Amino acid sequence: MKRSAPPLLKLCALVLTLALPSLSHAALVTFCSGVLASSGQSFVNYSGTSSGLASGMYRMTLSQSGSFTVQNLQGSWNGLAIGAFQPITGSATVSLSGIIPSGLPPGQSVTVTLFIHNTLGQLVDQSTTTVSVSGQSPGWNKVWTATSQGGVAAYAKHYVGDFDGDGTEDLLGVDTNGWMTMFHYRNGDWQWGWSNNGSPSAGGGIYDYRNNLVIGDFDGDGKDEALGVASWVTLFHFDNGTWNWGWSSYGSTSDQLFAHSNGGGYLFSGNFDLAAPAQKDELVGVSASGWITLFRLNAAGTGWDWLWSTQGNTAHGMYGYRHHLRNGGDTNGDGKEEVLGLASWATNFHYVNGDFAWGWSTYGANHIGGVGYPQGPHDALLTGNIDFVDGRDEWFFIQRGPTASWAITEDWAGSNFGWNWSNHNFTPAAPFIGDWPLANNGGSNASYLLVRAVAGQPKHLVARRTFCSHRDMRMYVMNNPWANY
Ligand SMILES: [Ca+2]
Ligand SMILES: [Ca+2]
Ligand SMILES: [Ca+2]
Ligand SMILES: [Ca+2]
Repeated sequence: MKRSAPPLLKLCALVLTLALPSLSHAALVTFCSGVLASSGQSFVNYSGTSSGLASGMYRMTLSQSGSFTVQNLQGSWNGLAIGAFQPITGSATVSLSGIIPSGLPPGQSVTVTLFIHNTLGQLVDQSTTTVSVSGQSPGWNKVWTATSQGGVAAYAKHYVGDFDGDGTEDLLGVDTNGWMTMFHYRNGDWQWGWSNNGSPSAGGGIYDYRNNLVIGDFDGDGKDEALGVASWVTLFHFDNGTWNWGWSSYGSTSDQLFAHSNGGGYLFSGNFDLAAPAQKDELVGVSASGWITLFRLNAAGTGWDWLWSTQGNTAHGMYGYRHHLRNGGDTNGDGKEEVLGLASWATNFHYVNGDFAWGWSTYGANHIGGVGYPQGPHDALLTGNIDFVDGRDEWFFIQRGPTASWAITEDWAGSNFGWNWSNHNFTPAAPFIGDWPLANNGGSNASYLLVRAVAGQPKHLVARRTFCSHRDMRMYVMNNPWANY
């Protein structure tokens, strides 16, 4: 049961809150995004609002601190310049303007603090926003920007696969409001394909499995399927323009895919073995009880064959990684993907001679080819072939969060991983991939995907970030066909 303080204590806490200069409640002024503008440019940020203030007379003031000083920094409240008392009732618009001095390197940032005082001189709110210098890192071309908040950018989650088998990968967008829509990159835009049009029962009810779809070409027909993992485990094939049921556990708790995915276990896909048909993806199941098992859809598509399992053996090299296993891509170019374990050590496992064998490992080193390991808890590691010069998958490390500033690509170099492209290998280093800012600048939930959006081209990078007023989603591709990324 939740405890609540007696009324007298609550009153004391309120008085203390009003009297103290540092406030513990959520800030009453919010900017939907920070400022990102070029050095030497003036800016206006109209994205602020204040709400939650009791009606009355208030005065707002500004201060700034950071690696440079914003010139002519001014704010306004409902269009009136701040600094004097004015009546505020209900929510109010807050804007910020100024000039970023010329000659600054990209990525430099200033924190602007807004203070609200009442007529007694008491501080009633303190909030912050950022002003940052925009920039661009060489090596990447932006090929697409979401121009509508109603298309692919609106969807909270995107699964990648070539569901229709045309050789290019599609995005299956999933939203929280019942919508699920497939998008195809055609004529330079992500265009609508199949959609459930907000009906959760359309497409065989695939929406019910939206939180955990494992994508792979499990039957080897050249099209990717979506394996929906919930209390039922069901394989969906995209045929004749919609999703259709294939194999399903039909809720059986003795089903082995269910047993491996239930209660904290998980499934992931990849082409870990090249037995005919060679393009067929396998499925690794990691059960909550510590079994690690390799499955393959049988030839009839009616069930899953066991290829291999630890059968709970805690001495197997993979066991210590069981909470952190994933597809590591085909970094050595042998046509098979590896299983990558990301625990206190990072280790690759290759499926050879009917077992997952230990391959490369950090052996406890604190970096992978110069990238600090372990990564930050929210940082991304993408795998995919993003250049023209080798037929192998790269590892693409991307920092995430409010102060993210690094992005690095790496190749397997025979005995270890080595870095190729990095945004820090230029002067001045810009915390960007192309013009995509790595830092959140007032947004959140940056997400990154590699997608083969165009046949015959390297994988493209799809980047997306959420702001309270909109989503920023763009796509980039490397721009030097002769460079090794
Ligand atoms: Ca496709
Ligand atoms: Ca298939
Ligand atoms: Ca295979
Ligand atoms: Ca490469």
